[in-house]
Amino acid sequence: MTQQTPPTGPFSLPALSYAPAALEPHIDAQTMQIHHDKHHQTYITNLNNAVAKLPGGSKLTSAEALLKNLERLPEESRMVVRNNAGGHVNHTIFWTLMKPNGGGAPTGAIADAIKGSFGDFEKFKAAFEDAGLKRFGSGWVWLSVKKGKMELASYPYQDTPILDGGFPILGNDVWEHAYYLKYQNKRADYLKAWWNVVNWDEVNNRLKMAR
Ligand code: MN3
Repeated sequence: MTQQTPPTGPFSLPALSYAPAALEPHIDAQTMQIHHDKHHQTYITNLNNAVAKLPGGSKLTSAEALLKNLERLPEESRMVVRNNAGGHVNHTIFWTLMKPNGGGAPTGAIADAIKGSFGDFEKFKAAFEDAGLKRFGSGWVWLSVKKGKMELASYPYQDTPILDGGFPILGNDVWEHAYYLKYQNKRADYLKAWWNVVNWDEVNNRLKMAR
């Protein structure tokens, strides 16, 4: 019996733009390595396998397009595509939302948008951390732009604002794999520490793209 070679595309792992240790002490190098090299890669491998099984090959060539058109896929493929295209998109954005020596107060258009929708940055941070804490089990908290409005919500598993026509601006991964090695069960501490690595320039870029 010949062995089938698993598909290596069309999706592939984007490289981090910083070293895995660059976000220490807030996020440790080992967590970053496992999270990026193993967890994110697994979503991509599963997504490539799922897309290879779509009848006639999918004409939907981006993970975002797959997520926006799940109802066009065969019913038996929808959940695996939803979970793994979601995982790929969420993580691809997530890596860019962090940087070494990041954090501080937001600047520019995102600062104004946060003030307009949440009152001030401290209130926004509290609401964001609360959403992340209250997500039972694994998931994400995302600030997104939906129909021109800022929306803050948590999502189960690898669901993403894209599924509901939103555009993700700023999000944090609250799966245990994102923080367990350093923070163990203390998700609240991880959520607080994470503000120290936020890349506000990229958040501003995404807000511009959303508008
Ligand atoms: Mn993750």
